[in-house]
Amino acid sequence: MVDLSLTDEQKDLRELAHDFAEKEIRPVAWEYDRDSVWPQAIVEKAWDVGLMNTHIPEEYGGPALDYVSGCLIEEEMGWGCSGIGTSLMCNGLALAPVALGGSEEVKKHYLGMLTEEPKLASFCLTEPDAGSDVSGMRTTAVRNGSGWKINGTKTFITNGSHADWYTVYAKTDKDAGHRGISAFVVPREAGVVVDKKEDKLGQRASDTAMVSFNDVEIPADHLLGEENKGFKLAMMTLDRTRPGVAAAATGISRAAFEFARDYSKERVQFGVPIAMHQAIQFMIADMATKIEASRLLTWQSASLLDQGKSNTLASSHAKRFAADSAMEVTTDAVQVYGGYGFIKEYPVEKLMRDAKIMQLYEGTSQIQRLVIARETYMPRRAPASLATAGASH
Ligand code: COS
Repeated sequence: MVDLSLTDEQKDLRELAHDFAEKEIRPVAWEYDRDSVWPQAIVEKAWDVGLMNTHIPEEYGGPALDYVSGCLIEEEMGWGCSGIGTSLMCNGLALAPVALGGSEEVKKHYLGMLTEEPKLASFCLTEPDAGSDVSGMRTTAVRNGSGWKINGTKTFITNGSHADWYTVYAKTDKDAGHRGISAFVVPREAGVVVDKKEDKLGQRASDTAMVSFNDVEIPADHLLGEENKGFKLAMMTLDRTRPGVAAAATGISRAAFEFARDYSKERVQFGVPIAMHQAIQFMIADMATKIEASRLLTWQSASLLDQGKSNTLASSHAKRFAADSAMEVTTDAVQVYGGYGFIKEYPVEKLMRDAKIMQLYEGTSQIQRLVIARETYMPRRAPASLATAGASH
């Protein structure tokens, strides 16, 4: 039997998240997007009501929520404003490698920091010349006395300007390709430099920065997992966070669909509301189907994680479909609005701009297809450690 019903706790959580999105995020979303405002007060409120760091285990002060619950929150945040939502959810991406590979001391310190105060962490994988091709990274970590010395530049780092600590991937063996990458946790005060904040097409309320590590020294125990096993840690992290991105994309689609549906009932052309025209009805119907299918794939990919099963294929299906659908649904929402859809005074052009990043970050839609094709031809076995860890971005 397939039972897709939510528990009472999950329903309450979804209601809490929706309420927060409606009352705290929506009223400022379009203004923050226009002016590219960092939503510090919203971060603090979200932390206060328990919408952040949802997958941190209880022993480090977190609520240890399941992944389906995490996706319920992410969809509502995406519905409210995916830029602000990304700012709130990004800790999950940074903390997953720590939860998976950190020593007890490191977990207590760095995960504890996030649960004690509304602090932020960033995930530093991408570099100017290494995006989809993770193994092409140039950042290095070399042993330095009793610790490590890190050098390199990371780009497109969500919350990079505001983070208190960073999960950083670096080459520890330059000649070993993906088998020469290690992961580290780096506190900001070790000397992380924020080079620039990006001016973006969408999600303009989120912070995206370029950060550099110039002879940054960290203790030996800040290595996460085993030396030269960082690539796998990154992949295992993305397996855990892509369902959340898919959920956020579903939230964007839902927002665009609701605006388009309501507008189509008000806008009169040829003597009737445009909702009476089949051309519009079919667009609305396609949007609705894409949202339902996005959510189902998202829940499946999260539910597999909750069951301790491999979700690599399912999370790529979900992320790719929900992201591509968000682009299609928001583009169609602009179409339903006609010329007004192109005007900033109306709500849907923002959603179309926001949707674009869903096809890019945490693995492009093409990388998801690559994973799907590989998993289709040569399914991999589930990795050994499937501890609950991390949400998204
Ligand atoms: N979980 C655990 N291990 C995994 C894994 C997963 N989901 N996916 C791959 N691996 C392992 C493989 O088993 C292989 O292990 P061995 O070293 O024992 O052989 C190793 O990792 C390399 O795998 P693969 O050969 O598939 O690696 P590729 O270099 O071909 O890269 C892609 C695979 C392209 C899928 C990967 O680099 C990727 O996801 N790129 C996108 C990165 C991304 O999302 N960037 C966004 C930044 S975060 S905003």
